[in-house]
Amino acid sequence: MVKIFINNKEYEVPENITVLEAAQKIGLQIPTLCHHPELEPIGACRVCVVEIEGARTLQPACTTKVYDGMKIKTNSDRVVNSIKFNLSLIMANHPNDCMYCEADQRCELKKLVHIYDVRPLFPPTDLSDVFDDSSPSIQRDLSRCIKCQRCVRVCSEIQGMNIYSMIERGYKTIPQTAFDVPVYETDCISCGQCANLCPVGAIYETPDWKKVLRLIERKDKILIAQTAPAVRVAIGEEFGMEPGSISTGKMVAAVKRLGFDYVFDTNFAADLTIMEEGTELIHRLKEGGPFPMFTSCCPGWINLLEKQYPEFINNVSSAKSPQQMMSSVIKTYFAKKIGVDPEDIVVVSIMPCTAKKDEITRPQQKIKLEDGREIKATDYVITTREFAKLIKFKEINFMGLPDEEYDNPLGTSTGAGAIFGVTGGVMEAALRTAYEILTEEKLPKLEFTAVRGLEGIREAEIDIKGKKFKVAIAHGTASVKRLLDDMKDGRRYYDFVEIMACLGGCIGGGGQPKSLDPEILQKRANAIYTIDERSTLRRSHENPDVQKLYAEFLEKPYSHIAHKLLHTYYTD
Ligand code: HC0
Ligand code: SF4
Repeated sequence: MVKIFINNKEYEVPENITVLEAAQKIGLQIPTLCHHPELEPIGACRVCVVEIEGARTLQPACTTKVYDGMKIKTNSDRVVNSIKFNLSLIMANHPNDCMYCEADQRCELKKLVHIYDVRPLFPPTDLSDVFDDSSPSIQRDLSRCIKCQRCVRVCSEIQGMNIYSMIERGYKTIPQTAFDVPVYETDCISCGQCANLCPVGAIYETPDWKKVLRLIERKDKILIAQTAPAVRVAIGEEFGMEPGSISTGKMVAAVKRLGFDYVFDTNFAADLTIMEEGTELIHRLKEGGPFPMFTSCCPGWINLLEKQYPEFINNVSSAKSPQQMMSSVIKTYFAKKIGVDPEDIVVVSIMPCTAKKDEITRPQQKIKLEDGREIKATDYVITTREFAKLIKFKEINFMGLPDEEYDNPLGTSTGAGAIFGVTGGVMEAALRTAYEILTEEKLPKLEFTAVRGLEGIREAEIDIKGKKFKVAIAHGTASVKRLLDDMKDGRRYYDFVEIMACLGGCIGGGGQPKSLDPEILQKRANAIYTIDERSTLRRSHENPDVQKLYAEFLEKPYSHIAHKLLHTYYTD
């Protein structure tokens, strides 16, 4: 520990941390823009400057380490004037277009400009004219870029994709793709992490919420929503709830208040996925492969597979993601049940993920109806953030909503379906079912703790009927690529591998509420496991409505009709 003085008060803090971290530890706010707890600090924005006794110039708190006896001032006139001046320089190259900007109340720049009462010194000039709407997942309006480089850093440090680099110089600097090509033409996997970390509205998820709003107001179709496993443990953050709060009931009520006719649970389809993917795994075991088998539900991973690791295409499960299984079942089984034409139904998915917006545009994800018509399964995807926007736009008092229930028959789910939302969850859900089918015995202990945790790559050996089953889990694309490269070069071998493109799995998806809380993933993960523990049913094969769906419509897992509706293929 070292002794430091901040604003004349003495504190003891751990050595080797930065001034910013020390201030946070004692509950003192230092403004930041380029800083993000998940990224290496670079001290680019100069908004976190502090005065340090003995130093000639002001120092950025995010890159300056504490030392014993250090005397720091965060509130002197010199510091405040410098922060204001630096903000006014940023504003000199930032448009005043808040009315159109998707960052909305989440704009970190707007917040600071308000707090420090910064007036523009002169009207903004020479704004970048890069506007890129090539991707179904993210859009880029670089006239709003403040050069914090968070997008560049998250894409390389955490996702290992290196899609952007800073080009040009001085105030003209922008994060751009190689050869200025539209982002959708690069190897971008649509994970949306660049949008998630953008402090302003320069990169944001493609705003489908506006289309959904118009649809709600037109009321000429049957509107059905499905909500992904990870949305319920994060949406509350948008309304001031503690991270890790579980708001399933309020979330369902909000969807109904928005005007949807039915709300179904993607967790139901996660159980259905286990039936199909688990059966596929058992088939592969009987037929000798191909192994390893990879999970297929993360669309960011599928983009990475097709763009950079096509040699593994035959190893990936053919099971569609729960999102797509749910929409396929809605437009066939459920449409028949309520006696309507599938084309009179609009399915909106509420997802933590921007890559899901891309997944629904894949031609092989269309469903073929009995009369030969080919239709889209999911019509629109909105992220957790967009969902919150809709709730706020319609002035629904989220916190005051009662808990409401999902509709039937696609609203029942098990704890196994719930844990899909966290890294390791799909693997654990699959093991719970595969173990019991293969051994014809009840699992002695349901929790596979060996596959849990937030380490980038985790591995475990599971004993099923005397056969040792080697499994691995990777999340965060940089870790995923390390694992795949090792497997490609024969340095690692596994039987079954779960891949999630985002850190933490879907709980850390690119469309989740933005946060600077470094413990947020752990809190959301804990909430997901709590949902599982509280569930009366915790194995996918025990879901009575999934059993009924097979009995009434799909026959059995891996049947001809299940194949037609619930499986897909990949191309390089
Ligand atoms: Fe996920 Fe999913 S768990 S990818 O993270 O498998 O987006 O939450 O909806 O489809 O169920 C996201 C989350 C889902 C799907 C499910 C899977
Ligand atoms: Fe990189 Fe993901 Fe952004 Fe694409 S969406 S540029 S892969 S961070």
